[in-house]
Amino acid sequence: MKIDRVDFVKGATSLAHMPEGSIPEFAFVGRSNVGKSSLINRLLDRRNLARTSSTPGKTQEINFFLVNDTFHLVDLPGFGYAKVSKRQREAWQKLIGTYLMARPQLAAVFQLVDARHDPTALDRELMMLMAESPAEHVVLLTKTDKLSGNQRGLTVRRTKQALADLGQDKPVILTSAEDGRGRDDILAWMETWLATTRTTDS
Ligand SMILES: Nc1nc2c(ncn2[C@@H]2O[C@H](COP(=O)(O)OP(=O)(O)OP(=O)(O)O)[C@@H](O)[C@H]2O)c(=O)[nH]1
Ligand SMILES: [Mg+2]
Repeated sequence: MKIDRVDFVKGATSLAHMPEGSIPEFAFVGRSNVGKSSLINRLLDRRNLARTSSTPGKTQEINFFLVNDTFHLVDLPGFGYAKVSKRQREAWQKLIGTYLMARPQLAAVFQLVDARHDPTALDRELMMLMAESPAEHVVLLTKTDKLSGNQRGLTVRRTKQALADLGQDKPVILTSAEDGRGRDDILAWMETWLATTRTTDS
């Protein structure tokens, strides 16, 4: 898929503020600092569209980007970031949870997991949550530029196993915002979804 056009739509802080209409959404979810915003920039080939930072907790709203006038890419705040207030953290978690379970436009959730570590307890919680969601679920292993070829194979097997432990079999894609690994696979996955699904409100 060629990215012809990208428009920032809005940053929402509640379900009520999210875009109306039936444009399908692909959401990027995962713990804070895992690389969601960086990967979105790489996918869309825009250097600083989604704001990134080495300090966790950078993204504080649910940001909607309209791509090719066809679908929304959605950049979510990170799960489990400890340095904001407990109240703030719980509010985000609740918003993200509601978004994942109750947003009709949500077509697929791309769950980002750091390729360098075993899926954390929070990663596994999200995997469980996604088993209940009507949306599709794809796992993206991030920052694979920091791994050797052997380690990349290992991390895929480990993640497949974590999913299998929960009775799930989902696509697992190796990615890197640094060298672009996985970009074509992710865009092809989205293109296939868009080609085979006409409407989100059926
Ligand atoms: N080496 C490497 N570093 C990465 C990659 N992706 C992200 N990073 C770095 O990881 C840090 C966090 O990246 P972000 O994209 O801001 O992470 P995020 O998941 O959006 O974080 P929050 O918005 O805080 O939830 C930054 O310092 C990035 O430069 C990658 O593929 N490879
Ligand atoms: Mg971010």
